Amino acid sequence: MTIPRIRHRVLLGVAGGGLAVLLAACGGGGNGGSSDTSTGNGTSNGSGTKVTAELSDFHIKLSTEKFKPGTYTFTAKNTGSHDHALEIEGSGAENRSKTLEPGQSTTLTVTLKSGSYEVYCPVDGHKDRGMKTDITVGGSPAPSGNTDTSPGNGY
Ligand SMILES: [Cu+2]
Repeated sequence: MTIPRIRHRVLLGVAGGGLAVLLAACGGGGNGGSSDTSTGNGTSNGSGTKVTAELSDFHIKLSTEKFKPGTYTFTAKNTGSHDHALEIEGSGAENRSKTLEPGQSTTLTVTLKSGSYEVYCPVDGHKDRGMKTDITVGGSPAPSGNTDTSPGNGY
């Protein structure tokens, strides 16, 4: 009666990963982007698509890496033990949050256009220590072959 628990763990892990991929795919495909302009859906203060940015020592983790042109509200959380801030720079625009002490969070509303942006921490030297990530907005199809136009998907 020795049930190999490790196997169950592995299976769960795989299932979880597959689910995450499915959810991500659904989120990307189902977001038409044009359906919420006419309906007043309660967000009246100009807030856009919500994105979470975790600022740790020394890494930036975004809740999404897919961006379309539009307005985004980044919620920056400092989960590290140093002061951090969030800066989003590109397409001639520069947006910087206030500097956050450990445990603090803030929001930063940014309008993104098609193009490349650099997301980084402007606090001394943190960018060079790894607090930097590039995002691409648009437009152009992803090179990964991730098709959201496949017609055979019954969902
Ligand atoms: Cu930092």
